[in-house]
Amino acid sequence: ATKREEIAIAEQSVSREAIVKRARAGAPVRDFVGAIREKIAAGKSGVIAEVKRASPSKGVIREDFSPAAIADSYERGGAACLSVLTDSQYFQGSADYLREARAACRLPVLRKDFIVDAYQIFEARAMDADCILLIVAAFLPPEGVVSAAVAEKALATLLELEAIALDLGMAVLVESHDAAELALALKLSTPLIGINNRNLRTFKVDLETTLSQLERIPEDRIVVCESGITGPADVALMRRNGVNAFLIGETFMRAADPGIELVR
Ligand code: IGP
Repeated sequence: ATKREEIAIAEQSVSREAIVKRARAGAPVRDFVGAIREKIAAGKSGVIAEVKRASPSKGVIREDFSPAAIADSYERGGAACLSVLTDSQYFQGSADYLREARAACRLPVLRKDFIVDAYQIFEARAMDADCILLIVAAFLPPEGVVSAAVAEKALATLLELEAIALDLGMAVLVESHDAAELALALKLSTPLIGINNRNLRTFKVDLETTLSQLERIPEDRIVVCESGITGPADVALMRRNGVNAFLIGETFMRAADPGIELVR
């Protein structure tokens, strides 16, 4: 089954019309970008704190896994937003985890999944998600030089998907890993420019990835430093370089009380 079919099956195979209807009837959208801007304006880090049970590279990273308790802990610790893995295949996530986490707090929530189709965006809103992730690499061939035609096609799809999310009132986090992907990401209108420090093919993490892209990103965008942040020293390094937003998962998930890590 394709990813889209799998999701349809997981969601009881609802039709396109039905999922659009559910999306339109979702809980009122929480302002994801606003929540990050507010923290930054107050001189703090805008942290998107992730709810993640397992990952493909590490396996199960948290045994005692209660999305509601984790969300509550993150909110009390001062997170700006949540990110909840809903992919079941690689991350042992689920739509129910997102709903549970969101219901337990007042924070805006990112649906963290591999979105390649409009259907999944309606589905995200039907789960009450406030933001989606668009990974530029998912629209490019896995290896080699990207021709202008291929890049153009990828961009057209990205813009189409972004427009659907924005029309539903949701925010978009667009993720890149290198200069070619970033060039496409910057053509979207979303302010949230994620730089993933983890190479999704090799799983290798290097914080230099974010730093090396900074000079290409205009001041009016919000750089979100994603993956591999192990503690306050990494955050401090980024903030010295003008990066104030972070997506952090594993380091929090390994702490007994995940939200405590936010105030360290
Ligand atoms: C969090 P970490 O290293 O703090 O657990 O990383 C987040 O960046 C990571 O889960 C992630 C991700 C992704 C997962 C970023 N982009 C795309 C799956 C797909």
